[in-house]
Amino acid sequence: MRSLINVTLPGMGPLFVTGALLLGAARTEAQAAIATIDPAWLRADVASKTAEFKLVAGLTELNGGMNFNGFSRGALVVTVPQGGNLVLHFKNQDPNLPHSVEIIPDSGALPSGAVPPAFEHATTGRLEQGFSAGQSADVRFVARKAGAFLIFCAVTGHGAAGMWIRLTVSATADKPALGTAAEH
Ligand SMILES: [Cu+2]
Repeated sequence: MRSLINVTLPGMGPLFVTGALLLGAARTEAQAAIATIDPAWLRADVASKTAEFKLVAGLTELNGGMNFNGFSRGALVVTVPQGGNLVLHFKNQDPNLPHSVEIIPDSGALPSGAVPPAFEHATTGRLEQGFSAGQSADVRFVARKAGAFLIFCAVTGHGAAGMWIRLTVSATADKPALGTAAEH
């Protein structure tokens, strides 16, 4: 049996919408609700031109745990002013998989593993081996060049499977910010 719901729009006769369509809409809303930005992830100190970002690998079960802060495929965007310091407080909270982090250029193609970082020191190290559940590492570097970059997990296959979010180094932004973008 198909459930039909009677919807009346102004100036039109009644429309009939199938239950399947309504379920689809509800599912999309539920997915969008899972990944939300917590403003406490980002701290900015204007005097020292330093942004600190709490970067959690495997925060949720999204993408088999291959996510940062519950986002994958570029859906979370960290923006920092050019020339500022960026500190990533990385922690792996995924009980199943090791993860690592490096900043790489947004060149269109996703590497299958570790590549040289886009900024000096912009890596946790142990890139291919990764850090296991509960382990953490701090990454500190200067965002010298403006442009589009990826915060990328370099454990083999993870980045290509979607474990990356975006870093925008902006020549015009005066303070760091978090935002969302369409998945890539
Ligand atoms: Cu990973």
